[in-house]
Amino acid sequence: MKKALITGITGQDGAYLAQLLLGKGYDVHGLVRRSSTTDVNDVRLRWLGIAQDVRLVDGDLADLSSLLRTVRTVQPDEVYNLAAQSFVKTSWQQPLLTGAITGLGCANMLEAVRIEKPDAHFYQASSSEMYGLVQEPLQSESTPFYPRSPYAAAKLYAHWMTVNYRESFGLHASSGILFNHESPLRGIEFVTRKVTDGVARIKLGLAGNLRLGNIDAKRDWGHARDYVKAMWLMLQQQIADDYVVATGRTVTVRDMCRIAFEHCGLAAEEHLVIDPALFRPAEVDVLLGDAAKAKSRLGWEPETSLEDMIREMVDADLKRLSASR
Ligand code: NAP
Ligand code: F7E
Repeated sequence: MKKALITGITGQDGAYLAQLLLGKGYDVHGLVRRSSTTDVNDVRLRWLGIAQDVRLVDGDLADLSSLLRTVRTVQPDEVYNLAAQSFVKTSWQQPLLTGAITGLGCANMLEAVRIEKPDAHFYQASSSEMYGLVQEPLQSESTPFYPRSPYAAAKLYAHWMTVNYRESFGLHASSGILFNHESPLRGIEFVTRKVTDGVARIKLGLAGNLRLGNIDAKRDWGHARDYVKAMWLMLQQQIADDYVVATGRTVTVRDMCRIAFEHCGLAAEEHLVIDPALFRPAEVDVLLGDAAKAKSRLGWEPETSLEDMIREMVDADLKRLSASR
């Protein structure tokens, strides 16, 4: 039985990845940081019905000793480093913490693997945010990076450390440059889930409007369930490498909103309020990924359309809100 260690197992991707690996017969271990709300931090694992099937280990990306101990004890065949301060907007308010966890945290994890289990296959959750002020209209593995937030700068450090550990120490370390991916398990602060939750509230009469920032921004949105398959595929290759994972379609926040409102028979323009306080100090205006390498080498392709995903998210939010009334 293969053993996997997932950092960030309580997050959106960690939960879907754990589900995927359990389905493949893995022994799944997840690193979980101490919190005063341990009764709710496995909510995503419970939503997927797998909370009892994974083994949770105490640890924090900022605490190298906890990572060394975890890797020594678990002896994983595969390590997926998904933990991060992952919300871009917060990274301007907490730039040093974002650097410490999203950037240095990855270096800590690479060190733990190099010292305690150097033959483990390692996955780093890199991000399309690293392209920032895009240097090419279609972004691939060879597109130059131009980070536009403390989050993106931290991810870029982590990305290059992963490449360096592969080249310097021969680690089987791969980096997935994933474009935005969403699901009913997405954190409520991210725009898709904020929209689907907001639309569900308006539909149920719990709210009258939805306040957003820059709705002209364009994103290449896919489904997290599809994207965790690409992570797994990268670690099954003989040679470690870096891959863009994206759908190849970009849509404005405005049009994504329309899909959600229309699903509930509502008109977006009657409920949307633009709030300047929600704009960012610097914006990533447009992202559009070229996943040709992932398609040809991994055989990976996205399976869920944006429309189907947004409808699934609205339905999940309607169900959640109706159950809590
Ligand atoms: P998420 O839902 O925000 O989950 C982040 C996870 O990191 C949570 O489990 C969180 O634990 C954990 N974490 C935060 N700080 C930690 C620390 N100091 N020590 C240990 N664990 C810590 O993020 P996601 O959407 O699943 O994304 C997974 C990864 O992919 C992240 O690295 C993200 O930056 C990256 N990424 C995401 C996307 C996307 O569109 N979703 C795209 C590209 C890259 P708590 O539950 O305790 O908060
Ligand atoms: O914003 C605009 C906002 O917060 C998307 C993370 O997973 O993907 C994610 O980062 C766009 C931006 O995601 C609101 O200005 C407008 O242009 O959903 P988001 P993100 O910043 O793209 C990347 C790939 C990651 O790696 C990150 O970890 O939507 N927007 N109005 C808004 N965004 C939010 N959150 N809230 C609004 O009210």
